[in-house]
Amino acid sequence: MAALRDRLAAAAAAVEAELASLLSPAEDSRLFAAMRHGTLNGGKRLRPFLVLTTADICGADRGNALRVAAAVELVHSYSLIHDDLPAMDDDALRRGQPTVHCAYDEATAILAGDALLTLAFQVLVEPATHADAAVRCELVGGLAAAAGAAGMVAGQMLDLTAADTASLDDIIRLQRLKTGALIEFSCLAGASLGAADAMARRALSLYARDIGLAFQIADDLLDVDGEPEEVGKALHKDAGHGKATFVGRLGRDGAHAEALRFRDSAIDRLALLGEKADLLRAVAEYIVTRRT
Ligand code: GRG
Repeated sequence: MAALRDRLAAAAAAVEAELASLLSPAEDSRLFAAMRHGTLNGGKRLRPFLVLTTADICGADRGNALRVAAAVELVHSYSLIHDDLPAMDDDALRRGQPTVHCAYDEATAILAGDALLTLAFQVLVEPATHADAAVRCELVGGLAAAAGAAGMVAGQMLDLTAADTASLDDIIRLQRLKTGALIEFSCLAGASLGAADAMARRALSLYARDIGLAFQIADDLLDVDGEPEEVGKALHKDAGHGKATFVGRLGRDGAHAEALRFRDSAIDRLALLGEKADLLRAVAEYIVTRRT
């Protein structure tokens, strides 16, 4: 696990540098300052790590992978900025700092999120992301599908309207979209960059679906059992807002057992990839033990 932490920290530093460069316009503005506030503010950078690791496994170029990793994190940052808005979760703290609408204002936060989302696609279409335009198209289509009305946004909509009486199947469906779709794209992006075969893509896709659910269950557990200083945001919000969660449906122990079940299943999915997928196995373990 110590080795994984070092690798996570190294990947986070590399992605942070890439993001800082993408978010440094020739002329600075309030909009760019808000975009930086919502992006260059820590975070685990788990999705970028998945892009970089699957790209390594599939033999892709590191520079290309870094750009895709940054694009995914731009979309993730936009989603957090919009999720924190008064119209959604109305949160004042994110990653231990004031949320963008608190540090700036609501309209600026909406525009900063819009601009980060748009920038992600600009990054993907530029030739520096991959020499082959067909690969860039595949990445653009994949990210659009994962982030949009059949992916993360759909999941967020379901989350806003779900009752706390939602069934376990409903919660799984919601979370596969809200959290899982971007995690799955992150794992498959490395396969696209490295032109992996269908079997490897299938293994990575199934692994991603399992860790996506384990990740969300861990997030639900942190909401009830986490330390606010470690998590960096307000906790105990799910129950108070009648949210449909794994903990609400299964209880703490049941949810923890389900997270371990998804962890084990995720690790099993990697059999085909052999030892070169060891870091992904460590990620599955990390996801269910994380405190942030
Ligand atoms: C507003 C379109 C739109 C979507 C929002 C992702 C999301 C959908 C909302 C985030 C709310 C939330 C707490 C979801 C639970 C899982 C999750 C995505 C947590 C935040 O991701 P981490 O833990 O955050 O990777 P860091 O700060 O480490 O990047």
